Order: sequence, then C-alpha cells, then structure tokens
Amino acid sequence: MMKHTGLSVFLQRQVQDQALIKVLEALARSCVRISTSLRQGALADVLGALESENVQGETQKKLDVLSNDMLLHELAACGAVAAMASEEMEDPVLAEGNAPYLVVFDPLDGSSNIDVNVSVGTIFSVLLAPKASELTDPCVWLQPGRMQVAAGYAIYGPATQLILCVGKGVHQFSLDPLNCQFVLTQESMQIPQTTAEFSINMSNQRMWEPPVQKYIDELLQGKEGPRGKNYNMRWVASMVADVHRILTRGGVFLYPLDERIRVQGGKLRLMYEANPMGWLVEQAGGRVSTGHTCILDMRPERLHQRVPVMLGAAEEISYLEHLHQKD
Ligand code: AHM
Ligand code: MG
Repeated sequence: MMKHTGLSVFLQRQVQDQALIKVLEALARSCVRISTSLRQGALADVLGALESENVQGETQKKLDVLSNDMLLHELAACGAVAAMASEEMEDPVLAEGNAPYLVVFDPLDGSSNIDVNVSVGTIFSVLLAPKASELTDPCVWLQPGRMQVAAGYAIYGPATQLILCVGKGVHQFSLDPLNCQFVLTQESMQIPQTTAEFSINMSNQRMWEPPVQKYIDELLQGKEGPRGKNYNMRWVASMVADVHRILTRGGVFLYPLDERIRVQGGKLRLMYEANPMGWLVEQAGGRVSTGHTCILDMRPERLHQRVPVMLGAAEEISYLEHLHQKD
C-alpha cells in the first residue's frame, strides 16, 4: 500500500514556526471531533435547532454550538492562540495573552444542510496577534485577507478532507477514519483559468444588480450566445462544498449583492468566509473579487462584516469585473 505523508510530518516540513504548527494541529483535531459528531448525527441527538440565535440573527443548530465549543476548547488548550473569534459569537474570546496568533472561524458553514445530510464544513483564518495589552481592541481583528498567515477549511462529505494553505500553495489532506489522522492526498491544487461551470443561487436572479444579471444571462444562452459554449450549473448551498468543487475541478462561484441583502452589504462574511476561501482560491491560481475590487485587499471595518463574493476561474472573474466597470 502507498505510504501517505501525515499532516504533522507535512507541517514540520513546510512551517518553520512551532507555535503555528500547534495552532494548525489544534484546528485539525477540532475538525476530527466535529466530523465524528456529524457522523453520529441523529444517533447522538445532535441534529436540529436550538432556541437561540447567533450574532447574525440566524437560528443556531445544536451542531453550530457544539462545533464552536470544540474549536474554542482545542485552540485555547494549544497555548499558541491569543484570542478567537467566530460566526457564532458576538465578541472575541481571549485565550493566552502573550501567544502569537489570532484565529477567526465559521465553525459549521452551510449548517442549514446538516439535517438533510448534505456536506457542510469548518472555515478558519489565522492572523498575527498584537501585544497582549492591545488584545481587547476590536481593531486588532480588522486585518486585510492578504495578511493571513494560514487559512483553510474542512469539508465533511462522503469523506472528511482538510484543505490548507500556509502561504505556499493549497494542499488537500484526507481523514483516515481508522486512525483519525489527516494524510496528504493532493499537493498544489490548481484552478483552471477558464471554465464551463458556474455556481449561484438562481432563485435570487430578479434581485441581482445589472452586471450579474447580464453575466448569468450570457452563460445561460450557451452555445448560441456571446460566450459561444454551454455552461453547467451547480449550487450546494454550503460555501465549503461549492468552493471545494472549484478547487477540485474548476468553476466560478458567486454570492453577489441583491436587493434582499443590500442593507447588510452581502450574504457571506468577510473575515471567516470570503478572506480564507478567497486566499485559497488565489493561491490555487484563481481570483476573488467583489466585482469591483479584490477582496483580499479590503480593509475590514467590522468583525462580522458581509461582502459580495465572486471567486474561481481567473478569466471569468476578470470578465465579471469588466462588466461591473462598464455599469
Ligand atoms: P452559514 O455560515 O450560516 O451556513 O451561511 C452561509 C451559507 C454558505 O455556506 C452558502 O454559500 C450560503 O449561505 C447559502 O445561501 P442560500 O441559502 O442563499 O443558498
Ligand atoms: Mg458560513
């Protein structure tokens, strides 16, 4: 049998800083625990909703809260994390005052899919921490995506996989369920520049802005339209699963602004959805944009800020930006 490289061996080869390795191993341990809970599902009575709402006003699932707790616990225990912030908590939680890293995460992305047994995931972003005395300043979190030290996600699908970037390409690890260890299964994932597959929630079509209306309309015209080829469409409604497909076989993913979500600035969250996923996509040769600007260069204004997201095949994102400039 082929001998795979384990995550720990990979990290020792790729990452100089032992503290960062501790953070990444704590994230991986959390994802193994979350994966186990998801697999038990109804048997462990972890499905369904709670009566509480998160900071976004969304109903929390039991597994949203459980996953959040697992991440908080593992990250606080690793000793290398100064503070943690999450989609499920209004304010950051302090951990180890003098530790070098901040971690921001979406503990269970796509959680509306849990009860119907469709893929969900965990998204995370690792940033440098300031001095201990500055940790309570909310501005320490507002770092542009380009300043991420590491980012990644776990996808809990037919197999559990961890996709990781420490600034040198995007690498895929698969969970061996026999020993609960992640092993390297693909190095340097690449997104082709062109594609014939798009991903968007079509039910919002009537509310999109004109450039996105025009773009999708052109794709739908297929071979007979201005793009001269037929396009396929996929929408899982778990960002992790939709982005994972793009990292695996290419494509373009859009969650644009629409009338319904205009006041909140978009649907997806900048710090723990768009930035980590955007960085992975860029590191794999794709592009990420709001339609007007590269998301990774934006200076965040709030921890839970939302943003329009367009990511994937570089040529498609450039064309979308061209349509927005003309508008
Ligand atoms: P969540 O973090 O509360 O799960 O919400 C984010 C999810 C994304 O995973 C997905 O792309 C999107 O919301 C789905 O939205 P829609 O319900 O419009 O299909
Ligand atoms: Mg999410």
